[in-house]
Amino acid sequence: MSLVFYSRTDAPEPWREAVHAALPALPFHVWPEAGDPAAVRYTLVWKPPAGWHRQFPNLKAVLSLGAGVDAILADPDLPPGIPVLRLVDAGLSRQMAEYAAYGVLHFHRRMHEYSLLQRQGRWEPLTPLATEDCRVGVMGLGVLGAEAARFIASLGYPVLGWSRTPKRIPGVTCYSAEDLDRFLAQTAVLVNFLPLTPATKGILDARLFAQLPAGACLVNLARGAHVVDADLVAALDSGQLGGALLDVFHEEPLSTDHPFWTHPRVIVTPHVAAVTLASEAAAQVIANLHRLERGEQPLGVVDREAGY
Ligand code: NDP
Ligand code: OXD
Repeated sequence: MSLVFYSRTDAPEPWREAVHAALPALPFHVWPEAGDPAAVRYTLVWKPPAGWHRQFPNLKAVLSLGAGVDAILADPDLPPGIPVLRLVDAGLSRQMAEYAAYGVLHFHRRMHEYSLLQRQGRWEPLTPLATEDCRVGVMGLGVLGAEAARFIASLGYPVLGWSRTPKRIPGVTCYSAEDLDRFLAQTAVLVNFLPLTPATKGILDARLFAQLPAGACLVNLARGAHVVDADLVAALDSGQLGGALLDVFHEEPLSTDHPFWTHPRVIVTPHVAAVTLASEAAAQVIANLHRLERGEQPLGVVDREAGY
C-alpha cells in the first residue's frame, strides 16, 4: 500500500516528512515515481493531468492539496465511488481574507484611479467614498468566503453575501441563489469565492457586470473560468467596471500575450491569494489518512455531483 504525490507547484519534501512521521509504514512516492501502480491506495494532488488517475486500479481516496477540486473532478477517468477530499481552511482562510480585504481597500481608496493619474503625471485628489457607503458583495459563503466576509465587515464595510443556500452570518446581509439581482445591484466591490462547477463556469460575464452599479470593481480569487475574459475587458473599457484584481486565470501561467497583463485597470497576481503550506495543512491530510486507514469517515468529502 502506498501514496503518490503529484504537484508542479508544491514542494514534496515537507509533505513526505509529515506523512512519514505520522504513517511510517506508508511509502510516499513523488511523481513521476509511483512504485507498483497496483499498490497505490492514495494520491495527494494539485492539478493532476486528465487521465492520470486511471493508472492506479486500487485507489481508495484522492486527497487534494487545495480547497478547490475542479481540476481533479474534471478528469473523466477519475474512478467513480471513491472519496475526493478537499482542504477545509487548513490555513487558507486567513490568507484569502487578507487578499480580499486588500482588494476592497485598494478599490475603495481609489488606488486604481490614482495609479492611472500617476502615469499621466496628474496630481488630482478624488472625493473619497465613506466606508459605510462602499458595499462589498461576496459571492460564495463557504469556508473561505464566509471568513473573508466577516473580516471585511470587521473593517467597517457593509458586506453582502450570496450563496446557493441561505446563510446567517453576523454582520453580513446574506442572499441566496434567487436574489442575485438584488445582491449585484448594491455591490460596489464584488469579491468572488465560488467553486468552479458547471453551474458557476462563466458566471462573471457581460450580463452580470451590467447588473452592478457603474464603476464597480472586481476581485477574483476563486477560478479563472468563472470569468468571460472578453466581457471583462469590454466592461473595463466601457467604464461599467472600474478595475479588477485577478489572481486566477483560464490558463495558468497566464499567457504572455493576454490583454490582462497590460490593461491599465487590471492587476494580475500569479495564483497566490492563498498558498497551501505543509506546516498548516499537513495535519488535516494526515488526520484523513488515519481516518481512512481505520475505515472511518474522512473530513472534507467533496460532493462529486455538485462539484464542490
Ligand atoms: P466551499 O465549498 O466551502 O464554499 C463554496 C460556496 O460557494 C458555498 O457557500 C456554496 O453555497 C457557494 N456556491 C456553490 N455553488 C454555487 C452556485 N451555483 N450559486 C451560488 N453559490 C454557490 O469552498 P471554499 O470556501 O473552501 O473555497 C472556495 C473556492 O476558493 C475554491 O473552490 C477555490 O476555487 C478557491 N480558492 C482559491 C485560492 C487562491 O489562491 N486563489 C485558494 C483557495 C481556494 P452553499 O453554501 O449553499 O453550498
Ligand atoms: C485552492 C487554490 O483551491 O490554491 O486551494 O486555488
